[in-house]
Amino acid sequence: MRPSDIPIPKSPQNPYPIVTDKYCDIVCGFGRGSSELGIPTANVAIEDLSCDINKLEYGVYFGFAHLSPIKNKKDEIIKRNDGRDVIYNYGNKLNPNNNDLDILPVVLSIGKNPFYGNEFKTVEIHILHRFYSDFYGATIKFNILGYIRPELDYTSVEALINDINIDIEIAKKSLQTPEYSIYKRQLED
Ligand code: ADP
Ligand code: RBF
Ligand code: MG
Repeated sequence: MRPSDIPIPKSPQNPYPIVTDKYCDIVCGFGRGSSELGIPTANVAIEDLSCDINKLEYGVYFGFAHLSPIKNKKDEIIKRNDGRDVIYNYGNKLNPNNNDLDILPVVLSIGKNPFYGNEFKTVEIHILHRFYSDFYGATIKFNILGYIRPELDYTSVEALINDINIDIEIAKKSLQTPEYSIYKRQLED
């Protein structure tokens, strides 16, 4: 275990499970997750989140998520904060035959990413699944079933990536157990 790790309980403990009360919009960030870390994160519009999620302390969490496309929306070009363009396809390339629309395990990062010194809080979800296209503008419903560690600063990008990979292993292991996997049900329509 890492010094900051807290043992993961056998089943979710108060205040978990926490579940979003609706499908939240996926928005763009700086685009660093994929390009600099090789670990893309779907950034959730903070204003779509209820206060029980917004009051959680900064750190790393795990749970499940369910994506839903906005079918009547056409592709659109949106500008990132830094002026670069990004195409929003509203999730219309997601493929049910690739299990993209299943209820999938996730790790979440909530905070200001001290390694990058962000000015504002982000809630970012890395889905433990291989997608063949991005899905900006799609919507996501998710639950949070446990806490892994506080948000940390790092001296190198390699150290940050290494810790995220440990988080992913911890999340996978817990979410596979029956005590956690029953909470997939919370996200069924
Ligand atoms: P941004 O800073 O704009 O969020 P990222 O580099 O973090 O950029 O990439 C995030 C985007 O990558 C998501 O919005 C989603 O469309 C796509 N994506 C592809 N695979 C995944 C995945 N496994 N988990 C989360 N997002 C993914
Ligand atoms: N950023 C940090 O600055 N410190 C962290 O401890 C940290 N932990 C993360 C854990 C996970 C599981 C994920 C997916 C991301 C984490 N990040 C952390 C956020 C990372 O900096 C961010 O996803 C990228 O900057 C892209 O937005
Ligand atoms: Mg992201």
